[in-house]
Amino acid sequence: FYMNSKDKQYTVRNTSPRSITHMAQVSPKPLQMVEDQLNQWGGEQVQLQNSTGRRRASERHKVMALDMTNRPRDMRAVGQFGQAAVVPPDRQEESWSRWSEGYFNVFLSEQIPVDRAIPDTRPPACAENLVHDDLPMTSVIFCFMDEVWSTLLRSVHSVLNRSPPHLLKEVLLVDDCSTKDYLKEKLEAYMSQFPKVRIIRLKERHGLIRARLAGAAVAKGDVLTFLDSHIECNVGWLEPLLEQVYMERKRVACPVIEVISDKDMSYVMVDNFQKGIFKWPLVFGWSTLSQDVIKKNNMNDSDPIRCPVMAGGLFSIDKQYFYELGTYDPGLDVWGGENMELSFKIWMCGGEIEIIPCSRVGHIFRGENPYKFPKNRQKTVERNLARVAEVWLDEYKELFYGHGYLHLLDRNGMDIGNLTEQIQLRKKLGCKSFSWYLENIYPELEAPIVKAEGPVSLKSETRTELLIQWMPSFVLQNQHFNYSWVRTFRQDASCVSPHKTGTGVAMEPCDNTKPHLRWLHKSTQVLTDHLIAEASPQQVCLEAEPEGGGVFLKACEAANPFQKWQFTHYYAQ
Ligand code: LR7
Ligand code: MN
Repeated sequence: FYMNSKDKQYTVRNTSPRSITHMAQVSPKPLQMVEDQLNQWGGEQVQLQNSTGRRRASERHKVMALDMTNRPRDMRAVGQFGQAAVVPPDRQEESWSRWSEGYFNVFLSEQIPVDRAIPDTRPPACAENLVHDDLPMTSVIFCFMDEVWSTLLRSVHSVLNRSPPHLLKEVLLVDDCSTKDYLKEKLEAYMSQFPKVRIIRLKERHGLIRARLAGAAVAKGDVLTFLDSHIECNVGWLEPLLEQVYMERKRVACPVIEVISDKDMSYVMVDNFQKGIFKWPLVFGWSTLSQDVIKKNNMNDSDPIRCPVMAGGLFSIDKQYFYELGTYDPGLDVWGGENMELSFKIWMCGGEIEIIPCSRVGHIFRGENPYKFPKNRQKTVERNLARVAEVWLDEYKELFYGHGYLHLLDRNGMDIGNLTEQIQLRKKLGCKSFSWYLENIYPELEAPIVKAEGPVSLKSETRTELLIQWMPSFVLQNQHFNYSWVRTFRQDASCVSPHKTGTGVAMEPCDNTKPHLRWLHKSTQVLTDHLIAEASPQQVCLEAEPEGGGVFLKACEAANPFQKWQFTHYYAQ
């Protein structure tokens, strides 16, 4: 409603993959009905999580699902009960002009009570579950950089109002060197009314990864619960997370992340049965469990869902375990990649990640970051991901680089920093291989280790003559060649290389950082079957002499049958 086509700045991009494909609108209910439901949450005995972990059940008991929202509620308040708020016609200009303060509707957010009620979106079975009466206490850690005042407050209120006091040790607000005056001047005064809230100011901008580490370093709770600074915790959100961590200390528990609309601030329920996954090159996404899987495992909508990776922002982890794992790689800057790093580390080093459907937290998904990156955003994220790939992906890092990051391999001007400590940590922890992870934790991922392989022959050859016959001078072990993701054409550790001078080819030790070892194959429209020496100034292709005389490099010709090659197996284009 406030989209202004004249002004690009306010164009609303829908960046949350969930809000496009996996979102179900909360069914609109008449106000009175919602209020009745809310009245129930206040006093109802809600039982949580009857789990069967390794720890012996001591006493499990019923707990209240807290909702300490001010009563009596202002039924008419804007956005009350998580409903959509509307900008009055005479305030539209104002609301547009404030969009870029947070890249969501900052104007509306300010109108909404900081402790509004939201609909209880938990699956019904959650209310039947039990939790132990000796759950550990958690520190809740928010780190923020120039967060909008009203959303920061609403985040904190939702934690204070919906967490059982005996489980909430403290709320840590880690200010990652914000520039906004209201955050510098008013925050202490406002938060001083809440004894559990502590503010930590970083002297320089570190980014969310090291800001979280600064929070963790001073946290007093036995469990760390990290949250983004523009969220709303739903009723009963905390108990099931702590229950899971308590039952198995190497289990990392994530809430279901619901959507707070950036446009109208409504609280939107998401579909059930979704897990966190990644696609190449390490891009986070959601995937809905198939009906087959749900049936085969006899799953209910309240059962924990094992996730190959976590979204990153919202999770509970045993504090000691977090440190045993070596926390995050502190060499990761500002934003991005740390969710991949921690996820691989957890799974490969003996832990597990689950989404707990009985725990639900809304998050404002935004089209843009409302803060600047000290360096360039793209370069920061790439560098972080390259660190993760180098430490955790083993031979699969070629898939990461091959999906658009080949320039990182050349290392021209890109310093990804020292990785010795991270590599040593992985050794020390005795972590499993990435291929183990793929096989056991994320078998659905398509991850062929090479693009093509097998004996290579001329495409037109009816006699299935093999490349090896044209390369008699090479000491080749066998007839098997690989065409790799980083576009090397290789046999074991030897790569086919164009001679620096002349028209011959030779074998030389593979080195992924050397662009002259790259060949294009199946990636151009016209010369699709050719093997094009990528770094050659003129376009030259591998060509066979008729009658098995040898191979050499020659100017590429689209129709030349002696330049058209095929591998026996292709796995990807
Ligand atoms: O320099 C910074 N310093 C900070 O303190 C940059 C950010 N931050 C804070 C920021 O104020 C916010 O509270 O860090 C938090 C996350 O930043 P956002 O909200 O700008 O990013 P996001 O929601 O797009 O981030 C998702 O991916 C990040 C990758 O590094 C982190 O893992 C975020 O925690 C993560 N958020 C979620 O998982 C919520 C659900 C999103 C999804 C999917
Ligand atoms: Mn966020």
